[in-house]
Amino acid sequence: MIDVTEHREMLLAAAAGTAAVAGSYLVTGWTPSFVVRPVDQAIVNLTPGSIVTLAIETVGDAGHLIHIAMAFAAVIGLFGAVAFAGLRLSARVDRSSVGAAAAGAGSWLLAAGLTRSPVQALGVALPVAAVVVIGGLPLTSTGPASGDDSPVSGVSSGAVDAVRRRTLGGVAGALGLVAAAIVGRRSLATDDEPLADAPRSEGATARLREVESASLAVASDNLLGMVSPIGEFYNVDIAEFDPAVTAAEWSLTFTGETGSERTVTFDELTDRPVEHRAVTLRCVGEDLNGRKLDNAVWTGTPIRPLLESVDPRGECDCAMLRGEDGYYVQFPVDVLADGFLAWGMNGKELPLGHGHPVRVLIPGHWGETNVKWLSEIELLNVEADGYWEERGWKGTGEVKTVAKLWDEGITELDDGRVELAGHAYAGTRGIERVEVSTDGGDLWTDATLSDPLPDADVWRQWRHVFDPDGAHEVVVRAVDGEGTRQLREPSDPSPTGSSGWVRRTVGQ
Ligand SMILES: Nc1nc2c(c(=O)[nH]1)N[C@H]1C(S)=C(S)[C@@H](COP(=O)(O)O)O[C@H]1N2
Ligand SMILES: [Mo]
Repeated sequence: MIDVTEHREMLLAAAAGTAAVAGSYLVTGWTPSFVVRPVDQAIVNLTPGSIVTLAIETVGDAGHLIHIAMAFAAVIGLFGAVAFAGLRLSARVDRSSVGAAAAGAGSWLLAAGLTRSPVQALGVALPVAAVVVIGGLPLTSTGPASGDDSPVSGVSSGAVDAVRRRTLGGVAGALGLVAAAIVGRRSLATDDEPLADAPRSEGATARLREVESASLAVASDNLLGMVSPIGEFYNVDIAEFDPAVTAAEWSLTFTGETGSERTVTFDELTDRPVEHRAVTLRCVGEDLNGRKLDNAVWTGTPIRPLLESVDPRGECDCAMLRGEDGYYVQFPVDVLADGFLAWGMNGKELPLGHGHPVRVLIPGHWGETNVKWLSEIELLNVEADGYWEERGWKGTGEVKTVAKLWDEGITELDDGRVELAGHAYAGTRGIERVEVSTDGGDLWTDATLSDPLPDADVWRQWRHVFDPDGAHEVVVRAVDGEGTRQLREPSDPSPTGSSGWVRRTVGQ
């Protein structure tokens, strides 16, 4: 067993840092007021782009785990250091309440400064103060030294026991708080709360049915249809914490090179002409056969009339869009003009993770142009890089054409034949044809396609059934609405999106 009396101050400081995070979590949950969030945000903003891109290419989504773990470690260290100073002070003045008060006040100031939530910052400060009080009781007041075997010089063995008990008490208290925070938060969890219907979503249900009914009948229950359920729609965020913006707080401001600046509130926006559009999103960072491709029916209003009303005058004919999470992306005004401001997803209000209350949808362009929690559109004079472009990506242009073949799209049928099915997407060019080869690319057959929809920027499903004979190298490729075949040449996602034909071995 380790001797707790030896490294007691370090141990207590680590316990206090952990208790600070647990207390904050207990009070705020996974929200922007959680004390780890601003630190995570700082890590996101300060990490050099080359490292971010390298992480995406090598560890993929685990990159998120790495930066959130770094943020937790940094916050535990930070409040641990404050507690350490408090313990030292207690020892010096021989009164544990003095150090505890100082550590509590220091933690509160720090937490309130980081989160700008002074009341919730008490959730950080009180546990730090408590650990410093419990663990920081003076060593020397319990009696005279009794012998050389004492691990803490100048302290009697009875006092050593007391010190050990207090130290362990402080650590146990901190761990208890961690458990309480996890259990308490789980019982409070609002994740399962159903989403409310989006304002003016009456027509969305009919649209949703129309798009869903275009789905092909396939053998696999697990293959997505034409509409991705909200809970399965992919998610890409620069930050670990979704901004919490209510509809009442939200507004969108047009700034910069305009004839007249303008701010639009949620009520004004949702009073405008309403449309329900099927729009597919695909992330530039996904692998060729990756899963960051989904489709939903969105409720919103076209951006063009709003944009025209502010009279854009910038010399680059370009705009920077910004979200409440600090995200920003820049692209041409004429691309923006075809965009759509959405407040509904599959008939429901936008979920927190997909940009609540309002996001933009840009037809045919990579996912990164579809700014969530949209708060500002700045008309520029000179082009500037967006968040991902600063990190080496070129993901603001039109999507590349792709045909997917996921695991659940490969099904052996009862009669021994094999069904291949998937989704193909080419942005606003549309999908004209999907071609399938089961012999590594010599012979090609046209797949059956889902019915075309009137929507300008939506994927199609494809299906092909064949008689297997041993192992087959299946290859899939799409032809877009302009008659252009998907690029054969394979490329990595960075910087302009992955390309190539999806190949998979099927059968044995
Ligand atoms: N504000 C904000 N908007 C954002 C992002 C972000 O991190 N912050 N990620 C972008 C990227 S890279 C993609 S692919 C899409 C993903 O949208 P989704 O999470 O709703 O699928 O949102 C884009 N809009
Ligand atoms: Mo993306």
